[in-house]
Amino acid sequence: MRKASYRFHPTGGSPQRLALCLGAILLFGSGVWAACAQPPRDAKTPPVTPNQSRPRGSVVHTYFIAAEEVDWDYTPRGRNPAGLQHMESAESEGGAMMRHRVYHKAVYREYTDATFTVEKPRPAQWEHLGILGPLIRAEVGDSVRVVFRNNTHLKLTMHPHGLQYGKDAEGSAYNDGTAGNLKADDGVGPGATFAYLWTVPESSGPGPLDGSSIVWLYHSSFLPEFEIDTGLVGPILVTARGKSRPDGSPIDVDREFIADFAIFDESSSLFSERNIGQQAPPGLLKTVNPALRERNMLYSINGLIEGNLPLLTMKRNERVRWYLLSNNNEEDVHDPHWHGQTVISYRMRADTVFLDPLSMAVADMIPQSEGTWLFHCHVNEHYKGGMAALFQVLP
Ligand SMILES: [Cu+2]
Repeated sequence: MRKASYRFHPTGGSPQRLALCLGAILLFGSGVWAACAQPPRDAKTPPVTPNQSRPRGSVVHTYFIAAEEVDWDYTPRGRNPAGLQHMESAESEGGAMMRHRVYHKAVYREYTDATFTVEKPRPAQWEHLGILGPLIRAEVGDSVRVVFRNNTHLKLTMHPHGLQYGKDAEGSAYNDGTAGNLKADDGVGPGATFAYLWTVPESSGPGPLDGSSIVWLYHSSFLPEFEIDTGLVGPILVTARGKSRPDGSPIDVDREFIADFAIFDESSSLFSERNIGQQAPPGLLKTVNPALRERNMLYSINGLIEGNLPLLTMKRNERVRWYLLSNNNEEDVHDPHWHGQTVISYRMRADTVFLDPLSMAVADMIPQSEGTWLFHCHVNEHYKGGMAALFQVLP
């Protein structure tokens, strides 16, 4: 078991910076050391003054996240509480409608500290994250430090989208010409711990046409073509500089939801043999036995199917922001659709938003029509497979 690593590189590209500083000292003498030793700052970032309650670039959000094996139930509240008609499961072999859909999986879960003994309770607001890993949240200028403990039998990583990282914190295994310490992040073995440091520069935050916050995701990327199907994926929200409340939520939004339109191809899970038998190694069932593969495709939102996502509740006229994600199977082409309301997405009015594999989108809604409404993928195969949830607009 490898020792925990707690390297802190506020620049994100620290080896290069260190090399530049050493070169400058050799050329110009030790006088430049004082400048090099200053905490590195974005050129546009003004000096920190003592009366600033949240000095720019100084907030490091630390998360203790473990990967764990669980028996995941896609239907904890039973089959089809949404009352969907003509679902594929209704056509399956006798009794299928009554059975829970349970598979052995690996998920990311948050702990309170580096001892990884007490799991951090998920706030009620985020119960709907379901199978997704803990929400990682930051404002532009902040940094995110993840102490990652691998409690599974697999070799795994954490690889963020959108945030900035050096070669020592990319969390992805391939021949990139690096060696030694710069490779330690590429694969964290069973029982090992590794600390990733990611920064949040302007290029990780909302662009000129975005609102005050955007969504990214993270996933395991040792074997990403299998690990997301295994369950190892989670959300990241980044708020524009100066646009967050103390809890990290954007100041111009009343309520936020995250929905990953996630097909879990259980034949492509690293536990596929355990879950569905010895028919084929992970990922090969699509050619060897496509019918068996189809029976083990779970058309979920956040790992929950057929209306099992907790009821998403909001009030009329609230400013509601939906962060939409998708998984990375070829079939992860989705059309999230809300009944009874419209949204603004990509600065356009819509009631259906398009997602292709592993994409991220934001939709802003000011709900107008009260009642309980369907929120589902409009792709036929996915809707029939149970990719649907309910939301409620209260007065
Ligand atoms: Cu879909």
